[in-house]
Amino acid sequence: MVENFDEWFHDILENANITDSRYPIKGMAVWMPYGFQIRKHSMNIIKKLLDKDHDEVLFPMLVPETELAKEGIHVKGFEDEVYWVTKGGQTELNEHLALRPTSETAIYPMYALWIRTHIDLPIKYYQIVNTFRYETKHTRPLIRVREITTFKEAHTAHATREESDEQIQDFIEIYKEFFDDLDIPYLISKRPEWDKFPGADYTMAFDVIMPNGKTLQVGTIHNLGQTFAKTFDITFEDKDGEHKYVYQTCAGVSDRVIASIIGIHGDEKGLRLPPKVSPNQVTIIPILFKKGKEEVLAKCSEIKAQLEDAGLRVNLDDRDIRPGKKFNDWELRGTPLKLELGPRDLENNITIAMRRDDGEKIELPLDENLAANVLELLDKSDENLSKMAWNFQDEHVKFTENIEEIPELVEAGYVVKFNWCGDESIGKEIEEKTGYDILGIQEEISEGKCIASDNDAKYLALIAKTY
Ligand code: PR8
Repeated sequence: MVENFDEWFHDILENANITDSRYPIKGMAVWMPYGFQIRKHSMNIIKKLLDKDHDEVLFPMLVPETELAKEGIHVKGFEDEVYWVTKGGQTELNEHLALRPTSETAIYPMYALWIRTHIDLPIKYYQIVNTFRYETKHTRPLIRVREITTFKEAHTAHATREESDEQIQDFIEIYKEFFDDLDIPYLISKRPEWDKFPGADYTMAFDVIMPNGKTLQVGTIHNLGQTFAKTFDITFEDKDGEHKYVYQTCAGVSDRVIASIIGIHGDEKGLRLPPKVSPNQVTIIPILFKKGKEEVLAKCSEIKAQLEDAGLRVNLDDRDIRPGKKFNDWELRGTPLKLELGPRDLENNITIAMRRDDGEKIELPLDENLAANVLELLDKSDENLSKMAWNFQDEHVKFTENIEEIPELVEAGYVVKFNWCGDESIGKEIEEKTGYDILGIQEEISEGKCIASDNDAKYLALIAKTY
């Protein structure tokens, strides 16, 4: 699977009923029912996390050209990626309208209207919308799409720079919790100057290592400073009566999160879904013979009800096909726990549980503790998926002091850690020499030399082959 990851990924989307990429527009796909549910559950997790401290809003999808064009650096970053609406019916529009590639230029003119005094601050809004980017790099389902269907974007405004920096830390904690719930490990780094979000002071990024060793940026958090505030004239009257520009941040995660769940946990048999996002946390598979069929099915329904009462999502696969086929299907679709029940099990008052994460089979008594036992197995499976994924990441980050070693390490599937002086020209030289991208800096250091110059090292940085 590691060798043919791209092929595996492509096939699993179709076979597990996640998305259908045959929609006749490049970079746009259909969410199929099973995929839609994974999307829904993961969206609910991030919503819940954001709802603690943010309000959800919904802005129009179209942005007037004048607004989009206002912030020079920002528009430059997106100008090649914007889809335009130029006509209404037969009529050429006086003003062209952009399909939002992201919503800064839709939201901030309204912030300028809403924010008056320090009492209005901070403002912390988020929305979950589709955004459009005419990506020129190779498109891939979920990973690089032209319609991002699940763009969770948060936009905040604050009275001081300190508060905006704190907000960046808050977003980091929120995203950590989000990815922890999905059992997804992450590398957090501060992007180099030349790779930050267009218009941002600095960008913090979450990257994951996919099974083929390539990293995927699954979330970004940007401190926008006062750039947009100045462009869109977002000011407030402070306690001292002075009019000041606000400080802003924004953060976003997309459909890529689902790609990371599929890629990082999957194995040669198919998906292995974390219980928190799996459409069915438990799938009950009856083993039916002519004799005793009704009794077995009745017991299965009873188990289903018992587990649902405990708050679980349960599926009873009573399709009229061979049990072996059902096993394969649910293995492919990654249900965390299967419960098998045949006439003999019924006689013995047990069910055979099988964990998808490690394939372990466990006999569970059919008694009042069943739900508690099932919940315990799901917890173990959750923990194990997370542990395996973190181990994989830990094993795939390697430090080197020798720049010549970087290409062979990256080609062997590693993300490489190295000492860097932080100098932009040296950084670009490292990228050019190795052919890979510097993800960013992870921490400040005070010892050692830069990998590519005589300067003292200032940072531990990461370099990788990226999606
Ligand atoms: C912002 N503004 O826009 P960002 N396909 C799938 N996922 C994508 C794609 C794509 N074509 N492009 C980006 N992403 C800020 C923050 C509001 C929210 C994902 O930031 O351009 C990436 O995971 O960095 C990226 O980290 C995230 O969307 C946010 O996009």
